[in-house]
Formats: sequence, C-alpha cells, structure tokens
Amino acid sequence: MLLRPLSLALAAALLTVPAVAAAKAPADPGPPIEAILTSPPNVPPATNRHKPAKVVVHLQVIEKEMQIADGTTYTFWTFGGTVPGSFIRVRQGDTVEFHLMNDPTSKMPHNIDLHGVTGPGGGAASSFTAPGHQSQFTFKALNQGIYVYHCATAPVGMHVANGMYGLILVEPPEGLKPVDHEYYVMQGDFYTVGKYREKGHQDFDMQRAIDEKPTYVLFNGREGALTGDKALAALTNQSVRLFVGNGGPNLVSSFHVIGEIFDTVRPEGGTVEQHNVQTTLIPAGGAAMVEFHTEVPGSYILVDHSIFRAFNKGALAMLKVDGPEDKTVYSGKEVDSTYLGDMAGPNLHPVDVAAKAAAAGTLTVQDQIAAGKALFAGTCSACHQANGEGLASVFPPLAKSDFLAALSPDDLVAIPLNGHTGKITVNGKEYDSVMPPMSQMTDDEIANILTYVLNSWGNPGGHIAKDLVAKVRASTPRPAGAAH
Ligand code: HEC
Ligand SMILES: [Cu+2]
Repeated sequence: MLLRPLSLALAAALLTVPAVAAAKAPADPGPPIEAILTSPPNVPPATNRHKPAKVVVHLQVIEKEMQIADGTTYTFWTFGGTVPGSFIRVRQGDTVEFHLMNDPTSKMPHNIDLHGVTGPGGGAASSFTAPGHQSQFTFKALNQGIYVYHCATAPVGMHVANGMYGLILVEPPEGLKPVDHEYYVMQGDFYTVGKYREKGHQDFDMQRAIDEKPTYVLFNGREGALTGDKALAALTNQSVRLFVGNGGPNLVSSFHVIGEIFDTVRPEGGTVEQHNVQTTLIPAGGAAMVEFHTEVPGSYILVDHSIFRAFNKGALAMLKVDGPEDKTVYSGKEVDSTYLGDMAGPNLHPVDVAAKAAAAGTLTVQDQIAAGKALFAGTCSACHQANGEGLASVFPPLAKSDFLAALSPDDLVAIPLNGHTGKITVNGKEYDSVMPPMSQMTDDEIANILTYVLNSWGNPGGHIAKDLVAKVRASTPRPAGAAH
C-alpha cells in the first residue's frame, strides 16, 4: 500500500499545474478489474467508467460438439464455449491483461488475434497456446470501435471456419448512448461434407472452404440460434443496438432487418455515423453497430440479403417486438409464414428427435409425421396451404387427393424430388401447372414430409423411408451441373 499515498500525493501536486500538463500525467488505473464476458446474444453492461483502468480478461478455448442445425452436429472450436465467442467490453485507454487458456481436452493449439490490438499479429504471436496451457499478454486499447477477434493458428481458415471468432467493444471515453437493448449477433459461413441439413455428425470440408461454397451461413453458429422461442426481444417504442460481426471466413454479409430501417449505423465499426440505412455491408473480419427504434409490434427478420443464404443456408434470425399496434405506421398482419418458412414455428425440435431416433434405429411413423409437419410448413405450405387444401385452379389439394392416393411410393417420392409438370386431374379438377423440383432437400426431409402428407387430411396413411428417396434420387438422371 506504499504506492497509493504516493500517487495521491502526485495527483495533488498535479492539481496545482496547468490543465494541459495535468492531462498528460498517467491516471491512476486503480485496482485491476475482471472483465465481464457474455455469451451471445448478450452484451456485457457498459463500463460506466470515466477513466482508464487495468482490465483482466480470461478467455478459454474449448473444442466441442454442438448442433449446427436440428439433427445435425458439428465439432466447433470456440472462444468461451460458444459461437461466436464471448463478448468482451472495455473502454478506450484501458490496459488489458489478456489470458488465453486452452482447455486440456483440446486437440489443437490455438491463439487469438484481436483487431482492437495495436501490435504485430494483434496478439497472435504472444498467445499461441497448446492444449492445457495458458498464455498472457497485455495491450492498450488505443482506438475505440467494435472489433473482431479470431484464432490465427494455421490453417487459419479452418480455425475460423470452425467458429473461432467473436467481438470486442472498445467504448469511446464518454461511453455509448444508452439504449433499451443491446444484442450480439455474428455471421459465419460453415463447410460440411454432407449437404445442408444432412443429419448426424458432419465433418469439416476443406475443399468446400477453399472453393468458398458454404453449406451453412449462420447467425450465432447454429441454424435457429435466434428464431422461434430463442428470438431476440424488444417492446414497441424502444431503442435497439445490434453489434453485428462477420467472422467469415469467406463471405461478406449484406446485413438487413426485414421491416426495419437502421436509424444509425457505424459501418465497419468506425466512428462516422450513417443514417437511414436499409442494408449494411459487413466485411469478413469486420463489424458494425446498428441502431433502430421499434414502432410496430411483430416479427422482424434478420438476414444476409444475399437471399439464398437466408432461406437455404440458415442466415436468418428474428427480433420479436411486443406492444400495441400503431396503425398510422403500419396497417398490420404478421409476416411469419411469408418470410420464415419452417423457422416460423417455435422450433424444429421434432426434426432433431426424428434424426436421433433414426440414428438409434428406433424411428417411428409418429416421429416422421412430427418432423414432416414442421418441415411442410416451410417447404410445401406456401403453395399447397397449411391445411393441404391447395388454391382453387392454381395449386392442387394434397388433402384427400385421389391423384396422390393412386401413386406408387416411387412416383410419389419423385414429385418433390423432380417436380411435376403437365396436365393432371386431382379430385375431378384439372391442373396444368409447374411444381418446381426440391432436390435440395435431404432424403430424410422428403421422407418425413411425405409421411406427414400421407397421414394427414384423410389421405390413406403409410410411410416413406429415406432409403426409398435415396433410391429414386439415384435412379433419376439429372442435368449436368445440377447439385444433387
Ligand atoms: C411453388 C408451389 C409448390 C410447392 C412449394 C409445392 N408444390 Fe406440389 N404442386 C404444385 C403444383 C403447381 C402442382 C401441380 C403440377 C402440375 O400441374 O403438373 C403440384 C402437385 C403436387 C402433387 C400431386 C398432385 C396432388 O395434389 O396430389 C403432390 C403430391 C405434391 N405437389 C406434393 C408437394 C409436396 C410434398 C411439397 C413440399 C415438399 C410440394 N408439393 C411443394 C406446386 C407446389
Ligand atoms: Cu484456433
């Protein structure tokens, strides 16, 4: 306790010299503060400090298997056990003592490159850490902003593709303007050997990563991480700030919230504010601060507006706003089914249940029906309607369809797999239209959907096995260049 009175005396002495000189004196950082780290989508509270401090960060690297989609697992490499990694919040001028611990169960060495660090490698050179070890380095947070951090151990692309990234906020000295909600959302692209939503454990596919052809593009590391009962929440007439990062490794994000206009964006995490923005570009290895005000209740859907990524690779999240309607701003009507498809329900849990049962060899028709019902909502209901009635003279009914009842299982499977064109008569009415092929779906998805259809709305029952779908798929000639 010798230093304390000394520095107080120094401060007292400084009070007598002109202010300009006083500003240059090193402020007493006080006792070290342990940083509060949060898991996504949560953001640590504001530092509420008016002077720099010494801040200690303990971040643990954990390699772990988690779900990437319902029924599909992947071995993620994480900072803090989540993808993206723990959110770190400090203040400009802080001295950050960084401890990187690599869990003993890890198979790989890891390190960290923080874009908020000034110094070669952003900390990477000082933080190479073998499993079961810990490294320590210290840096001064010189620049304010929202910064990406990521692992930079070779092969760097693979470490990033496995989920090794997160955000560190360096608050400006005066802090950020208070808002009602702050959330942490980070996009990443993922490369698996199996196709999108292929069930079971999926391995990393290096060639796909090199070719920049992701199987998944996700917010917060899992399809459905922020939809249904896990959606972000706010009330009407509130202010929301999103810290939106993009870990990549490959894609840039055209970040958009369907039904909102960003009042303020700090593009690329910089200090210049942009106003009234519809879609903001977030580079790989970059981040933005996005702010808006909620006026009308409902579901607001966060997407990468490279729109196939949203609807066919998982880049879709949701903000649920509750509160009274304001018909002067918007006349009303939910968007759920239009935009959310099979993510509109509370979750796709039945898909997970069916996948596990299939893996265990205990799959029942009931499991298939439940999974098929959840998927039908997104894939087929747009045309055939949720109740299977279709739309008069445009989309034939699946309910009590005599056409469907007369099909062999092989011919039934061929319809979603290859589509259908040409004149058909369903329940005495003629249709001459086009149903597009949906071969992007996995075998088990098609099997479960058709099992649901067969067992609904007065149809004859029965079930379709995924092996049958695989057989029909293999026996169908496909044009060169078709994916599957
Ligand atoms: C984009 C609209 C659209 C979507 C989505 C769609 N269908 Fe169809 N479907 C049609 C049309 C149009 C026809 C009639 C095609 C024709 O005239 O040859 C049809 C015909 C059918 C038929 C045969 C006719 C009948 O009514 O029994 C079946 C079975 C069927 N669809 C199942 C499905 C299933 C299962 C899905 C979801 C995987 C699906 N469809 C998704 C538009 C669609
Ligand atoms: Cu790593």
